Amino acid sequence: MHNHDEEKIFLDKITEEIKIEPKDWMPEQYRKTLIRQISQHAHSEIVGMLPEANWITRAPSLKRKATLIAKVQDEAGHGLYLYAAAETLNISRDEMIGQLHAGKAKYSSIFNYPTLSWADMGAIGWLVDGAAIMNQVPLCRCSYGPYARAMIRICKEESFHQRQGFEILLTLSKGTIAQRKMAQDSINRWWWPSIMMFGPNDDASPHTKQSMDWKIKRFSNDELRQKFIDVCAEQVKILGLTLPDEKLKWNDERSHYDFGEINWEEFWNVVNGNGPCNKERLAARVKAHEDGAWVREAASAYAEKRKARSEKAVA
Ligand code: FAQ
Repeated sequence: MHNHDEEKIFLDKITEEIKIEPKDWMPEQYRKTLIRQISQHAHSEIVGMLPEANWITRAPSLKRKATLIAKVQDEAGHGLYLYAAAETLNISRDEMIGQLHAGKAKYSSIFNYPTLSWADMGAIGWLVDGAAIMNQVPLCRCSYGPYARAMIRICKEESFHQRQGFEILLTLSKGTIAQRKMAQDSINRWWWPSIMMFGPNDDASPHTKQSMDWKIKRFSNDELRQKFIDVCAEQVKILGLTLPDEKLKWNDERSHYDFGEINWEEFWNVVNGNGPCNKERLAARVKAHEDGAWVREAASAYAEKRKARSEKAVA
């Protein structure tokens, strides 16, 4: 078959909303874009375990501790589904992890901020998981089958995470003056980094147009950011707290909230490795990988032993 015909079949599938599967022909750039996005996404889930793991030993009750452990474990699961989805595009997990550890692969900027108080567990659930869901629900309709299917399960779990975070903040907001203050301080610190999660403005986003044409992305960065701000501006009223933006104001004409200027210098600084915790996060991942070498070796040795045994039984 001519490459031209293959490309037509590919584009027709995209138009007709038929999923592209691993063995289908696809443009090299489509494959590369997916590897880039899915591996960055997987790394984000795994690095994203660190800020919350920091509070497991200090959770205020057994119930909160059990919930937080389960939430952090869910994020590990998301990372594994996503690495597996990326592997269907002809890249190994070792290669992806190597890129992360060498500082060559990106992961979400948000996980380079420190978790300073228990209220941060609430703000991460409400705002960080909330932003993640806003971005990820449309990815359930992504044109690449394995990524879309992984996202369906991930979104169900993220939605639970978002509610548990909001509930932590709601409890604190109804507590003592010190607890309310802690919740407000946490929202003040996490709000702007959360809305940066959606990526650069559309006019500064090199990948959006092509990714939308290929139906990898269904909405632009700015569209999703606006939806998220509109939702949070209402939800914060239930908490009786505020978002740290003096320009946040409902605009009747646009039927959206207006909001203040994002500090893009801070965003790029964090993305380029110079945020408050970038070095600490990467060092923690590298150490965990090195400390786990014996587990991988033992698992491979056991698999080899089982294979040899079953071959002997067949012979
Ligand atoms: N941080 O042209 P665009 C979670 C990079 S949620 C760092 O707009 P694109 C759940 C971008 O990669 C977080 N880098 O790119 C959780 C590109 O760099 P490159 C993860 C960023 O791909 C919750 C360059 O800037 N979610 O983990 C960021 O079309 C709680 C130009 O940008 C996903 O990954 C950023 N915020 O749009 C876990 C969702 N934004 O590759 C634990 C899937 C942009 O050219 C606890 N990904 N960059 O060197 C996506 O939807 C897209 O990749 C975007 C970026 C929207 C993130």
